Amino acid sequence: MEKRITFVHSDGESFAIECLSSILKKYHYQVSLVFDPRLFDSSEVKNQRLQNFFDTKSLLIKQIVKTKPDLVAFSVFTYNYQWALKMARKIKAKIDVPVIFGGIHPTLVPETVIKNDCLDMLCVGEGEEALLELMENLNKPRQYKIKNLWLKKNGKIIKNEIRPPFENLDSLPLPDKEIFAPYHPLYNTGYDLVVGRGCPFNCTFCCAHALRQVSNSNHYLRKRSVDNVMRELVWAKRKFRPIMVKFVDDIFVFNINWLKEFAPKYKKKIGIPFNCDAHPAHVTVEMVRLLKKAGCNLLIFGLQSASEKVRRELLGRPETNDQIRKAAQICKNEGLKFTIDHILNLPYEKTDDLIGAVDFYNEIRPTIINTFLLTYYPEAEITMTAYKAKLLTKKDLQAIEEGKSLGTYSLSLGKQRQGNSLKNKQNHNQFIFWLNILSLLPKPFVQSLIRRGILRYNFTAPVWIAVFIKFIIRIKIGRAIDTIYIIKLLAKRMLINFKLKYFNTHNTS
Ligand code: B12
Repeated sequence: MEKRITFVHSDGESFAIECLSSILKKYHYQVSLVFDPRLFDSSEVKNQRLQNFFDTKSLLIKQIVKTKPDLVAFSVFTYNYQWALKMARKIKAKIDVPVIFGGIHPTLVPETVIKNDCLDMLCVGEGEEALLELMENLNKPRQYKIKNLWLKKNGKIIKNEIRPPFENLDSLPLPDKEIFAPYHPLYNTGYDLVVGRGCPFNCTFCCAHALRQVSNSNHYLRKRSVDNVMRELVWAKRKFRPIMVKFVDDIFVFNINWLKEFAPKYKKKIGIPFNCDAHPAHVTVEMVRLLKKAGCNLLIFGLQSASEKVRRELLGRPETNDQIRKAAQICKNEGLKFTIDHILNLPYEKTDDLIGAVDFYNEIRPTIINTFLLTYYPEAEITMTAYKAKLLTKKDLQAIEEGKSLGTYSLSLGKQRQGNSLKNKQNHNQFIFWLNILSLLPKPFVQSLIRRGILRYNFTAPVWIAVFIKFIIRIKIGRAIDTIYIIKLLAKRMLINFKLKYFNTHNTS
């Protein structure tokens, strides 16, 4: 009888669970997934009444019990950590089963995470080899000596050493995309994947450099071979017939030789329009031509600020505005649409910085500007900068480590909710509006808004205007389907939960 592992996850698809599931299945372990869509319980859409109406937590616990697991596993980010703890406590109250947490959050703050009584062990860093060894040795003395794992034994915590990052990503089986298919049933609208692991940059708002430190290796940045990526996409194309592919790596375009091999193969074997990101300082005519030839229809630049000084001194991003202008110009000349990601509510941000941002983006005219409010994550350098500047207190740092206060919440547009810890009272609601609508307004009109000081007027656009603008922009870039995708996904998940709650229909994969 093979051992059984049950993953419990919320919100959306998890690449980590897909990778772990496929390797476990390869070694004939029985893998189940129990999924909580947490309807109306996200930072974007929160409504207590609807949340209660669709809440199925106690039924999900029953499902977990039904899978008769030998191990229950969670893949934990900071933003689902509190949810994972709640579920783990409920599971522990029902059955005596070991519970393991792995993923970004336990990797970054293992000391905080391991203190919780509801978990027996956690995984620091990559999980494939550690989880296989654990499944093989569950309940044997050997389980206490597995690299990457922290385990509790007679009230003591055993902290095993970390193994080097997995070098040859090609030797791993392809991710088990099907495990999420019932809950993420729209792969045909957009198929997301990563072609590598790690990031070479040191952006202070990101955890990538902290993860690199944990891995203690110079070989942290790894890419799958082009042929390996093609193998997944050929399979996905046949299976789901996606009309769009999204490469969601930290950084997709890094090695030009990889891209030279990728472009013709992707065009020939896949030929589906795709999105990816690139670093503006590394954009060249050759790169953009290759991307365009392959079928890229949107290139994403994570600029985060339009001020060189802010980027250099606060965000750890040394690229200059001239490099960004050049990257934008190349995209325009080659006919490739590009978007900008911009973070608001940075420490020390001033109204003039935001007016400067509208001015700069009006000059380079991206197709879309996606706005985010800064979220403070554990072990991200900017969190310590804000603490040293007394924008965050010690109590706030603790809350951040516990995933309780994430500073601000990204709403993209419209209503803004602030975590109680924020001391920076800058009002950016009107800038969220102007940045989002900018690409729909003529350049001279925006210039005159800036000249007349109109941008300084505080206001908050109602949420329906926000949604409407996003929809119009999506039509403009030929992606109206994205809005339909979100509505379909929500409707499908509501139906799954409704059926589960009121007709007790089974819900595991
Ligand atoms: C791809 C990606 C996405 C994808 C999909 C993520 C997903 N759900 O799987 C998309 C684009 C949707 C996305 C969205 C967001 N993301 Co993101 N994303 C990433 C990225 C670039 C790669 C993650 C990944 O899939 N890697 C490949 C997998 C295989 O590796 P892995 O996750 O590290 O998993 C390995 C180990 O951690 C371990 N492991 C993981 N789970 C488990 C479980 C067990 C039991 C075990 C034993 C081991 C184990 O084993 C795995 C295999 O070796 C990371 C950056 C990074 N370097 O990690 C950010 C990152 C995870 N994202 C982040 C954030 C903040 C977000 C957003 C909130 C951004 C936003 N403002 O909207 C949203 C949230 C969406 C949501 N609600 O799910 C943060 C998380 C920070 C934190 N402390 O939680 C990261 C770290 C980037 C950063 N800013 O620092 N993201």
